[in-house]
Amino acid sequence: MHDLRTFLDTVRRERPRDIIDISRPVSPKHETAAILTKLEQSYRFPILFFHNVAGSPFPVVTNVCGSIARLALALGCSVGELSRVYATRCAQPIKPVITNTAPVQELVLTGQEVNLESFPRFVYHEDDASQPYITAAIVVARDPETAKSNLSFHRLMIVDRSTTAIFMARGKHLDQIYRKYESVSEPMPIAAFLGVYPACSLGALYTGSACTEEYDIIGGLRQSALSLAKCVTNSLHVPADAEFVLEGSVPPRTRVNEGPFGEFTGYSTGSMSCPLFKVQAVTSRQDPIFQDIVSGHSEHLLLPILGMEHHLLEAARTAVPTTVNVRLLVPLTAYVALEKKDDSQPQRVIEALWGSDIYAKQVIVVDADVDISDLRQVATAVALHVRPDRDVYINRPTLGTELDPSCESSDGTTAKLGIDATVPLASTRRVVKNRVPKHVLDSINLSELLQTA
Ligand SMILES: Cc1cc2nc3c(=O)[nH]c(=O)nc-3n(C[C@H](O)[C@H](O)[C@H](O)COP(=O)(O)O)c2cc1C
Ligand SMILES: [Mn+2]
Repeated sequence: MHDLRTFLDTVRRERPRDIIDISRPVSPKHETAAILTKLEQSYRFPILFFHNVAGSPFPVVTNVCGSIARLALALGCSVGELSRVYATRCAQPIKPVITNTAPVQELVLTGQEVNLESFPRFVYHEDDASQPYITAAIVVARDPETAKSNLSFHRLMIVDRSTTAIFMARGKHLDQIYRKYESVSEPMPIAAFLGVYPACSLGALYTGSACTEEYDIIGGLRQSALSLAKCVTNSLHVPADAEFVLEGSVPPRTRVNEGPFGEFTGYSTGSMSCPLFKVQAVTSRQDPIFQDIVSGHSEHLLLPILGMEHHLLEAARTAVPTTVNVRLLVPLTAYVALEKKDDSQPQRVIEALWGSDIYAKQVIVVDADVDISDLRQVATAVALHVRPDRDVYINRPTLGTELDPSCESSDGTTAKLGIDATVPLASTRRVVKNRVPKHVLDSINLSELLQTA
């Protein structure tokens, strides 16, 4: 079994300090976010299990995927192996299987029985909208042309007992699918599920072709087929062992004011106009656990990294096969290490990454001897090796993200930046990094030296 509960049990067994049970009543308005913030300020990133959230009967877990050690635990590998294991398993997808017995359908509420206002009413930041959000929802939809299913996370702002707003970033797969339904004035059937094993969250964040079904990737990550159940009110499928499912549809051409909402960038950027999600049914376990992700905090930042780094590395290697690695350490920025064979390669990587993802706004390319996990080394390479009149690339306005505070257009249009901070191969000056000769370095026996000194 690979569900949220088995993962919490594994964490209690293997990393007991990684989970904190909080039994006293807490407010969902600012207080849970404040507890998480205080812990993060002291470099602690545990799962928080709130057993008593004011105004809601449901216990809540948050920060399930808030540490890299827990992601490694979930995939059964070491932290150092995570990227390689993610890549290997994504390359071996496993199709899901359909089951008729779904724990997530033990309770079924439809029509008038649906009441999203019984959910915990989470508000995180001071300047966020006062309406509560569901943040850990993974949305499944089916492309009407290809019949492929798609998974992605979407923040859902609760509007009333049976309605939420749904934010779909422009250009991502769900937005593309919604446009197809909207163009023929049809509602888009969706289901949003929450309360899952981390492999499910990581698989939903796989970034790649619309033809790749994320359910197959989740199977690959788990190394076993995911069990799916057919929804009660539509023909979509959801993980049978999730905690909650919201079934319904997004009607065409309805919009509501949504936000402001503090995002992964660390900023909110005003309110937006978002489509509505009309909820027809809520199914759950008998005693469901509500999963939450505090927006803009460690879990939100960490979760998408594996999928995005994997995707950008593939895109960079398609352009230049000797790309060594890609790291994403700050929002909207990709650092790329290149074993450069000719001086045109950095530009080719920059252009490939610009086009590969709306979130790849800045692309900084360095030589392979720069450690791209170390911001100081990257900043030094930019300071020393860049001649701004030659090595800086700016592309024409293109699709980025409206969540970018510098983006002034609600359609996400922005310019993108590329910096080639590699040392020119054909330089007229010989530029060599300081190095003490390795054989001399190896010959020094420090403990012997310190004893005699
Ligand atoms: C916690 C969390 C919340 C997210 N919220 C949204 C959201 O509200 N809207 C959105 O478009 N993407 C959101 N994302 C990002 C998408 O899930 C991500 O871009 C996904 O890979 C897109 O899937 P696709 O490649 O199938 O389009 C969120 C990601 C995380 C981890
Ligand atoms: Mn997709």
